[in-house]
Amino acid sequence: MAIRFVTGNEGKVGEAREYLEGIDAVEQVDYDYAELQSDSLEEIVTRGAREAFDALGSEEPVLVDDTGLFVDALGGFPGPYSAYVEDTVGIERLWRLASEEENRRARFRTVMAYADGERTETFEGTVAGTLVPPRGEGGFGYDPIFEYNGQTLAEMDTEEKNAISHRGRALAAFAEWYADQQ
Ligand code: ITT
Ligand code: NA
Repeated sequence: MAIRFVTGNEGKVGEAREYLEGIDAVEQVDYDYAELQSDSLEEIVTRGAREAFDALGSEEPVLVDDTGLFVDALGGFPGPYSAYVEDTVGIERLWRLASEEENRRARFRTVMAYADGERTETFEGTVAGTLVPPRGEGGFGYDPIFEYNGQTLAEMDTEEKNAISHRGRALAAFAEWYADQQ
């Protein structure tokens, strides 16, 4: 049985495939579930996963991922608005805003929801790092400005990023739970 990853973001799918290789196949489904305006990533993904599962027909389970970048000195901005800020302001200008602060600490947080019609479960992962001028060609989104242990996430390959990242940690929690369900 494959898992349907409901997302328009191919970068997320690549990371899930790499992590879940040997556990289950991951199929990308580009269905636009309603992203309610909420400060709670849990609420967004729980509702999104149930909506997608109902809309897509009920053979295979679905996975939904909502992620935010939370900059400490900016009160957690852009947080749940990270996609909007990437599209409008862009990561370079977010970096410039953060560069005016002495404290450049930030964290990524991912919450994933799994729904199979019977159960809806959520899994989360976070990673703390430092914002830096953009470096690296890999990854996606804010990866070039997020440094962890001397490397930006865009300088890591998928396996290296998964080993330390918000999404990798959420996938680890999911994989552990999922193995017990089989
Ligand atoms: P879906 O909602 O269709 O899954 P999205 O790209 O809109 O795709 P999010 O709302 O979760 O996904 O993403 C919020 C923003 O954070 C968006 O700008 C992403 O590019 C970025 N982002 C998500 N995961 C990231 C990661 O691992 N590294 C860097 N940026 C990431
Ligand atoms: Na989104």
